[in-house]
Amino acid sequence: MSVTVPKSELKPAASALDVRSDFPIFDQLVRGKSLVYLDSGATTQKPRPVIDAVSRYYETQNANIHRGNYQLSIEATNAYEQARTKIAAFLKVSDTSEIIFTRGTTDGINLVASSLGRLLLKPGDEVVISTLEHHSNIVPWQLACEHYGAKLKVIPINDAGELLLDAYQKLLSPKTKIVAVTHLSNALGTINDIKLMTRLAHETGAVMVVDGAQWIAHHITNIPGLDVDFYAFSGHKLYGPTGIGVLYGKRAWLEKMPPYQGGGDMIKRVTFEKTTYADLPNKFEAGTPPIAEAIGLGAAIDYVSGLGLQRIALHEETLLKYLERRLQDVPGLHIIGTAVKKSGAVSFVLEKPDVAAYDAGLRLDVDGIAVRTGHHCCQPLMDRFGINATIRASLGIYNRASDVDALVESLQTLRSERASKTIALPVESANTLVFPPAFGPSPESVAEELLEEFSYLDDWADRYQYIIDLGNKLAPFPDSERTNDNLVHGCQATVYLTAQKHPHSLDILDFMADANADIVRGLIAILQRLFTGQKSADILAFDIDGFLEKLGLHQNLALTRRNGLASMIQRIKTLATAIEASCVNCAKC
Ligand code: 7TS
Repeated sequence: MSVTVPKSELKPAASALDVRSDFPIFDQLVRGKSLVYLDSGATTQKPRPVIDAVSRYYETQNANIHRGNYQLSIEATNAYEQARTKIAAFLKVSDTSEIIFTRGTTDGINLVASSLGRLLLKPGDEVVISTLEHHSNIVPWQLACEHYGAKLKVIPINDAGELLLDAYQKLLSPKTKIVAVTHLSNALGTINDIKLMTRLAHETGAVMVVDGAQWIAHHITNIPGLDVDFYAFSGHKLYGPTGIGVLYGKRAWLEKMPPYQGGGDMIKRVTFEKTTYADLPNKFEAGTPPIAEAIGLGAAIDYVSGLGLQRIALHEETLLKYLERRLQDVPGLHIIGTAVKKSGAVSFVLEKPDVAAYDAGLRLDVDGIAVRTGHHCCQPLMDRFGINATIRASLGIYNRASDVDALVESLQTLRSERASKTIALPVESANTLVFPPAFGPSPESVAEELLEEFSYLDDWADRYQYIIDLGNKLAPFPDSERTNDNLVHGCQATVYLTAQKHPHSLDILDFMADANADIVRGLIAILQRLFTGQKSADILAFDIDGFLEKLGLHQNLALTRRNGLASMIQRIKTLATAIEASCVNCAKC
């Protein structure tokens, strides 16, 4: 006999952490609702002590460091160096000069790839990375390999998103000079066994570089225990400011490595003939560093240390389990990444019927829920799973069971909206190409009508729904037109656009398009209303940017989606330009 446990009993017990009131961002409403922030993997929110530390610095201590021999500069220098000491203690590193301030994880990895690459790599050498890597732990190594004629080798994963350690061992050889792996996958939440991987790398004489961007805020980081050679992370994912990061490097390597950048503060003596470099860590900190940000990161470390990393880990582990369990309540939801050891994030897709990740993200946003959708800067990982994108919910110390409930409820609503749409609309397929007629005498007149329709819709939620509804009414797009030539690139969704010169008036452009994401179909519907059946000269003269601004699209669509929209507009304008050119030449009409 199966026993149904009421949902409420599955909820994590009253959380050991109750820190929400420390974060001013939660004092406001977002889209009229209280913010459900599930995107800490992208960046964390900032607690009051961090915000205050940054303001206090600017209000009372602001001066450049390491150079002025006056009170303020000495104070600023001390505060900056104190932050370094705090970071060293946080990582259990005893030598503070092994702590280099950077702009973030990306900057730290680029420093190592460039400088260590210069020291170590030669043709035929190999650098080993993994399938789980973020682009910032792929591209810098590709650049280094290209430059020095080295080869990039990739550790494969299993279907659960775990690294295949046997395959890793087989990849390691005397040719392996560097291994660069993430501690915790941003896209799937997989935890890697860095201690073991480091031991194996060292046994073959390779240097171990670890991307700690995601791990750092969730667990204790014991650098000597891991024995890694380099460890990079970003302040902004650890409740600190943006623009600051840390690179830990073993002194022995840092001393041998050439500087990454040249400039002030990293030198001992400069002559036109020769420059000698400053001691560690200054050798790797050219120019004025992000001083306020470093001090803010010091405050963030005080804050999380005050809470206790062990308590944080426990709180998030409980919540992650609850999240994974509750997601089972959403029909057609499929979790991508089911590693035994996971932390911080859950990625999933919605199937049968499919909902594009971007559409889901926009729909959740309408309910005040912030998640990340897309490839998470892990395109090779998405390729491994044969998908373009996932929806990712990632956790921070301020999240609670009610955030998980809100996410699940919103996903369920989205699901039922989809189900009713699927039932209501007959499955349409078109065999013949029928271009819709013009929607008005000119793009301006159609634009006026559209703006009037939108003026009745008060907020983004209503406008968003209206755009989706417009997309639902698009004329069926024939399969025969889904060709490579008709693909519009750069849209994050698959978009096809086909066009013709109007049969009776050769200076007129007819077009139709289709996409596999609802919001993009909505945007296509708007472009179609404006432009199809219109004179090419009128299309080219129309101020589309001004119109989209008035419609509120620029403010509410993500940059990637706006770029996608721009790609479609560009395609339409290119077609209109071609018609213009042929019309000038033929002069028939
Ligand atoms: N490495 C990993 C594992 C990451 O998750 C990120 C950022 C980076 C490197 C780059 O960090 P940055 O601070 O230098 O930009 N990850 C994400 C993410 O998952 N969503 O937005 C940014």
